[in-house]
Amino acid sequence: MKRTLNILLFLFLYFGTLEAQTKFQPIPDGFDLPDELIPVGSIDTIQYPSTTVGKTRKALVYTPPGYSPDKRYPVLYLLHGIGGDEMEWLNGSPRQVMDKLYAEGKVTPMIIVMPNGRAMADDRATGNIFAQDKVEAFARFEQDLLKDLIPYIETYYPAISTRDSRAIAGLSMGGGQSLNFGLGNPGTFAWIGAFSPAPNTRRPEELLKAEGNDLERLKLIWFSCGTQDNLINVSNRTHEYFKLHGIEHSYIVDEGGHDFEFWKASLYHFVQLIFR
Ligand code: FER
Repeated sequence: MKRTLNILLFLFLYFGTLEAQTKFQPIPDGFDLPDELIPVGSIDTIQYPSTTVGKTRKALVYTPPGYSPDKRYPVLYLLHGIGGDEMEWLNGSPRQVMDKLYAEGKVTPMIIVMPNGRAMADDRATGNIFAQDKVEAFARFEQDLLKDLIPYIETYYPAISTRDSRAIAGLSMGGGQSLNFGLGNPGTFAWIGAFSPAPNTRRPEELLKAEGNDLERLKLIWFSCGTQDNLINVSNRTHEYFKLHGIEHSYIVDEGGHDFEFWKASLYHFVQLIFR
């Protein structure tokens, strides 16, 4: 009898946990296709000096339709995966997705910076992309981002330099970076998104250990993973721990794999929630 009760309790807790996960809202057809009838933003390549790496590094910068240096914008830092570089997010049609959302009035005008998250001299995704030095470079990027890239963007772009006007999100390794750096630097970012976060994601109890971490002031912790993604255990363990410890967050689990179809859908939903 005791055993039956335990099993029932386990099932109740287990499915109670699953219930807090939600699916994506439906996405309109053509959300990622070019539309000749709407105003468009642009994507440029920038080069910024990195004291962390000791050389000039590249990043892409999306500026929205109607962009003007006389206005002020919040900034989303959007990070790539283990096989990519600053160009990888172009596979997710960010300009088309954002332009359409602007045309429909569904996003706050924002600058999107797509850096190279592998902070090392040769930051190309060549050779063994899982090599230790390359994986370590994804962790080192925290310093490049905080000390080199953000100051550069906030000097040369009309960016709003407050925590509430900075978001960090990424796919896979970039999702892990977003959780690690976002939760690790609560004074810097208020909005955090992780799409299929990879095993570089710190264990949840470590994620919440940041010095002076003030989760109350965080605006959003949002993560997503596809049901066919082999890395889903990372998202599940994070979700379960956060739920157990009352850390407010959104966790989207839906059909999909470790691919741009899923990441594009994640981007589409995440950007509508930030800078509100
Ligand atoms: C791993 C499996 C996958 C890992 C990283 C990844 C560092 C990253 C995948 C991606 O970015 O797409 O064991 O360890």
